[in-house]
Amino acid sequence: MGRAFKIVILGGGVAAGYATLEFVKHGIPHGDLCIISEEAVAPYERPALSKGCLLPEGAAALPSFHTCVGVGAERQTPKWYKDHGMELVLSTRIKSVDVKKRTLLSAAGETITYKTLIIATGARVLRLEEFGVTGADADNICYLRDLEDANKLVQVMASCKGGMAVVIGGGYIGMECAAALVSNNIKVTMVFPEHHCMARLFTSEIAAFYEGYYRKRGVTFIKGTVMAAFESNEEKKVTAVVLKDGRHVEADMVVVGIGIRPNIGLFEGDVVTFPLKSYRDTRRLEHVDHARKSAAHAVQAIMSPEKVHEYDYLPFFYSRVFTLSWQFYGDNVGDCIMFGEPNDKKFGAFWVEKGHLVGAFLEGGNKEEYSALEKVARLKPCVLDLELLGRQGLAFPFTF
Ligand code: FAD
Ligand code: NAD
Ligand code: ISD
Repeated sequence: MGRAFKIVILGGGVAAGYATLEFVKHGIPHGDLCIISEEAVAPYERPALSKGCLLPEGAAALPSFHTCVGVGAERQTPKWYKDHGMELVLSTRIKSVDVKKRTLLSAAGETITYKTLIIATGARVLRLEEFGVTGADADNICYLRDLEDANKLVQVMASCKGGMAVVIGGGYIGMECAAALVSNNIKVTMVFPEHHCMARLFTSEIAAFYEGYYRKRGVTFIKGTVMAAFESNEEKKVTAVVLKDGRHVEADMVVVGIGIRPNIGLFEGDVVTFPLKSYRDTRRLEHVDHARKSAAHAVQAIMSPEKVHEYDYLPFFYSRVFTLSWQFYGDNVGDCIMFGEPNDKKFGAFWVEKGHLVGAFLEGGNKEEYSALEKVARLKPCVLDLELLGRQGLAFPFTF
């Protein structure tokens, strides 16, 4: 017979950390809760991996970014869990779940039973091997999802100072890692299949600003193609990336950020997409704010079901690269109206669909401006004159 807990959180990432904090707010008794995580460390703020941890000087290291410091709350170190009577079962992968018997089976053969299970298994990176690329396990190819990946990336960067990196993928990981590589004095070529970076969110006009900024820092963009193969040396290190269009790009290291797959294999059906009330739609959101808020909401539903309201989430995404910083609220559908002055590093965009403003983006804003954006994206005001909206720009959200 293995261990038994009233509540088990499966997964030890961002959602697990914020769920635990909410349980503490609800006064959960000592001994009732355990977190099971494949990772070797207590939950931490994953965004720090591509920002603070990769800085050339004064890099962030644990315990400084354990949850929930991302929202200015307590730093939940292993001692914090101990003091709150919570068990951290680390370096433990759950390989099967029997929902009828409420039992989890670990890869090492231990069973853990629960009364209530919170599934917080997050996602894993898509790997090049899944696309049939050979030689993708070379020592100088890096991914970035967990602390181990970040430590490897830091080591590989240290061995490549003054050298060249190829970044595969033009999404969040690609953009944030490319900026970190440049800051570490490594020359970057980015390769991705779309016509511009951050294609899931940015329009070509927004992307043009960031690509221009990166180019000024020596980054080369190769767009509209994907990699086909690696060239490696006798030490099995990648020396060049061969593209589908035949080009060879020299590389001392490679960073891959080609998206993620949610870890839903243990369960029957999708446990990740959720109803977005304000858009009458169901979505999967791969960002930290939703991980934090949905975790707290799930705990409220468990601990005080009579008080809990429907989850009414406003999508919020952000990034910080070099000295730039942007935030986005809402939905990026419909017409996109730009405002402001990219040359001043302060500009933005509104998305208008069916006569309503539904999304708002701003680079270089301050606290008040970002909160005005959030407010207007939630209100979804009627917009009849798109040109006028463009002229009003940042003044528009402040009229509410
Ligand atoms: P995760 O944080 O991925 O945690 C899942 C946990 O479950 C992990 O500990 C994993 O090991 C564990 N697990 C999975 N399967 C098992 C199993 N079978 N047994 C045991 N344990 C298991 N979002 C933003 O909005 N802004 C940012 O700036 C930002 N930066 C990011 C930077 C990086 C480098 C990365 C990788 C992501 C970033 N994100 C950012 C995204 C954000 O971190 C994620 O959306 C968030 O971490 C999701 O939280 P989660 O708890 O659902 O999953
Ligand atoms: P992403 O979905 O943001 O971007 C994936 C990129 O890889 C896209 O440019 C895509 O076209 C490209 N791509 C896909 N297949 C490819 C292939 N075979 N060859 C070359 N390029 C290919 O995913 P990501 O950048 O890998 O980020 C992983 C996860 O981490 C995402 O969920 C992201 O939201 C999250 N993250 C978020 C932030 C943030 O919010 N600031 C920061 C880092 C990571
Ligand atoms: O939300 C975040 C974010 O973007 C980070 O880098 O949390 C982390 C840090 O603020 C925690 O150290």
